[in-house]
Amino acid sequence: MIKQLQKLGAVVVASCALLGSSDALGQEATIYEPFDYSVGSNLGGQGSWVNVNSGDEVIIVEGNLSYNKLNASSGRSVSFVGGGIDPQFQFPQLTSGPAYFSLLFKVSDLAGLNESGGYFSGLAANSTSLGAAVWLRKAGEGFNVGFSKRSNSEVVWLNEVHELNSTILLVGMYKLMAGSGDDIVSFWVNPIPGTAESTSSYTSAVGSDLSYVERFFLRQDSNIKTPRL
Ligand SMILES: [Ca+2]
Ligand SMILES: [Ca+2]
Repeated sequence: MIKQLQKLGAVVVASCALLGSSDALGQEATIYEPFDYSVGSNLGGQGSWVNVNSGDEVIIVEGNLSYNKLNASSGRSVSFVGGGIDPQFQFPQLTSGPAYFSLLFKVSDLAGLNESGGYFSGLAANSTSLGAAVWLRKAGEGFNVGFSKRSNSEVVWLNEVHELNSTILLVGMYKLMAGSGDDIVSFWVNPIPGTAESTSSYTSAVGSDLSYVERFFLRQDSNIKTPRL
C-alpha cells in the first residue's frame, strides 16, 4: 500500500484521493486525483466528482500539499469549511477485498469545529451509505483525528493533538469480507512512505458492512463540525 503511494506520488487535499485495490483477477487498480482543475471552480461536476446534498461548493484552490518521501505533488487542491455540498468521486464498483485510499490534508482554521467533531472524508457505496469515516474534533489549540467503520458507528479518537497548518498523510482501508458484519476498516496516520506496512493507527469491524465500495467522498458536515481544510 505504501509502495503504491510512493509510486504514484503525492496527493493533495486539502485533499486528494488515491485508491488502490485488487480486482477479481488480482490486478491492482489505482486512481490518482491531482485536482488539476481551474482555480476557483467547483469540484462537483468535474472529472468523476458528483455533488450530494446542498449548500456551498467545495472549491479548487491554487497550490497543493507535499509530504516527505512522497513524489512531488502536481495539480491543485480543494478547500472547504462548515456545512455544504458533499462531492463524491465515483469509481468502478468493488465487491471484495481491500480498497485503499490516501490523502494529504491540512486544517487551517478551527473556527468551524467543536469538541464533538464531525467527519469529512471516507469511502461509500452510494450517496448515503458511508464508511471508513475520518473524523476531526477540536482539542485545545489543535485537533484530534478519529475513525469509524461506518459514519454512524462507534468513533475511536486518537490521543495525538495535531497543530493547525500541519500536513497530515492519511491512509485508509476498507476490506470487504464475505460474511455479514465482518468487513474491516483500518487507518494509518502519517505512515512513512516507501516502508513496509506499519501497525495501523486504527482497526475495527464494529458496525454494519457496506454492500460494496464505489465512491470516495468529501463531506461538509456542518458549521460546528467542519473546520477549514
Ligand atoms: Ca461550506
Ligand atoms: Ca462482509
